[in-house]
Amino acid sequence: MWDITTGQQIHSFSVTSVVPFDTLVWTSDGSQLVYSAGQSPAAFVTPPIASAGPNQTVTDDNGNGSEQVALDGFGSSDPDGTIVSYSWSENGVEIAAGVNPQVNLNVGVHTVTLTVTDDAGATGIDEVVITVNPNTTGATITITVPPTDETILATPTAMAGSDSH
Ligand SMILES: [Ca+2]
Ligand SMILES: [Ca+2]
Repeated sequence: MWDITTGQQIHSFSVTSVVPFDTLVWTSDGSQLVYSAGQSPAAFVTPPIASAGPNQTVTDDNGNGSEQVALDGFGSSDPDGTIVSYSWSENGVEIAAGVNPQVNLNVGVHTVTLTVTDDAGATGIDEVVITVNPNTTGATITITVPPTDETILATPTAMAGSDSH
């Protein structure tokens, strides 16, 4: 096999028999040659199905501007093989790896993309939206009171056992 751009031989192998409609397939990373009897390449490799888990909303409880979130790729699967890597990214930058990593996300809305790769080098992607809300428990609460020259009518609450007459 030769590189089409350089003309350099990049791999050599011998073919002992050729059967019509059989297929020789390179995996996507070029690491191995796979022989598939009577199948097309498309039928031979089924890509994995990524599942980035349900959308999550969390609150920055300690008010430090970010919150730790557990990402959940457990729902991912590969119909004809196994998933060998999980990569989580935001805006094209990887932020975590693994099926169930913990990540620190700043307050705001984050669209996180999960890319899974199977043992044949095929990939599948899915997105999840993680919302980190700011901590509001320490917020200032403003109470507007009536002017002092205004009569405030309060209704007494009847007390058990008391006699008001
Ligand atoms: Ca597969
Ligand atoms: Ca926090």
